[in-house]
Amino acid sequence: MFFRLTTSGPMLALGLVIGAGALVLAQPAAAKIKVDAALMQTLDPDKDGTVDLNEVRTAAASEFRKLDKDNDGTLDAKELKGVLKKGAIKNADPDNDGTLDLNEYTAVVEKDFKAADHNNDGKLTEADLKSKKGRKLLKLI
Ligand SMILES: [Ca+2]
Ligand SMILES: [Ca+2]
Ligand SMILES: [Ca+2]
Repeated sequence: MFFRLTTSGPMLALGLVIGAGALVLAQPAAAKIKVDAALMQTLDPDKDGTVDLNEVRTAAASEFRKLDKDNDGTLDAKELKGVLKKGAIKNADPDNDGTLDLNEYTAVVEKDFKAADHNNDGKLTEADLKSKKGRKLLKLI
């Protein structure tokens, strides 16, 4: 019994440390963006209760600047970590230079906007933003 405790104790502790580390790492990706009045206020400056493509483009451009940590005008895989997966970056990068410029980034945003616009009226409601496709878009803006 004593032997078992001395061997399994450290192993258990190590397991807990690894487990806790994984939890912390997993959190940003798993954390859901809260779609509430405050978010709508940010995304809907003309206050018509919906988010149109222009509003999304504006939000995407400011998010792009925020993500572009080294201010070189493009987003590389490191800067896009947690925003777009590797495969998604590749799909969004027609000139294949491994980075997304603002045009390439905006093209992804527009595609995701259209996907989230369930009734195709060119506007996203709070419900659209709360949907799975809406949340995908929110990661980019
Ligand atoms: Ca609006
Ligand atoms: Ca950059
Ligand atoms: Ca590119």
